[in-house]
Amino acid sequence: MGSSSADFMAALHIARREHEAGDAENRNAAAQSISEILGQLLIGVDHVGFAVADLDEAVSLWSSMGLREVHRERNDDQGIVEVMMTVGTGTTQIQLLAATSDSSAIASWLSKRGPGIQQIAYRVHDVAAAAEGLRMLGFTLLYELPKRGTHGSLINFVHPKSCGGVLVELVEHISLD
Ligand code: V0V
Repeated sequence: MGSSSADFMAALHIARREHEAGDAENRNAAAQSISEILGQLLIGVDHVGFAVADLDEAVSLWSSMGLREVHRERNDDQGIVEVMMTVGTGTTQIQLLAATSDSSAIASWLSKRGPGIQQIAYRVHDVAAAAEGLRMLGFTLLYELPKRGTHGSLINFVHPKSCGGVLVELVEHISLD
């Protein structure tokens, strides 16, 4: 990536000043600039998260389709235990998410909707900058500051109510960038 996080933050703040100060036409142009910066921050789809009731059963199901388990981790902050599975030789993964406590977002999802797709995760160069840009455009971010995700990544989420009914996770892989 050519630009640093500081460059992105600076560009976002210039666009925000223009957005706040401008008339309707300038506000539209500033919003367009923010979207372009967000486009540069996006790397691709990191994973799609599936809520599952039984982790081993789900691993067995997806393994039978040829997916391969590559990582298993417990995250008590999120109230989950997860398995990452690779799809073919590509870099996109699916993430199987089982609840470890009744207060977990996955337990709530399972009780209301049952097993299924719970989230899509976009890999970004800088999660704080991406979250800031999205806030400027009116999206609701779940966390003020990023939290710890899989493999020590930094994560935040866009609330599905502000995002067309889709829970979007932002992931920054510290070691892969
Ligand atoms: C809830 N809703 C969803 C949704 N969860 N819509 C789409 N996708 C989802 N995943 C809708 C739900 O149908 C309701 O709509 C409304 O939002 C409020 O639902 P709720 O059941 O009351 O849910 P809340 O408000 O208790 O919780 C929703 C949020 C929660 C998004 C705030 O799920 C959350 O905190 N998620 C982020 C954390 C997370 O998902 N952790 C597990 C993965 P109606 O009925 O009002 O229309 S951890 C992870 O991915 C890691 C570690 C990683 O990748 O590294």
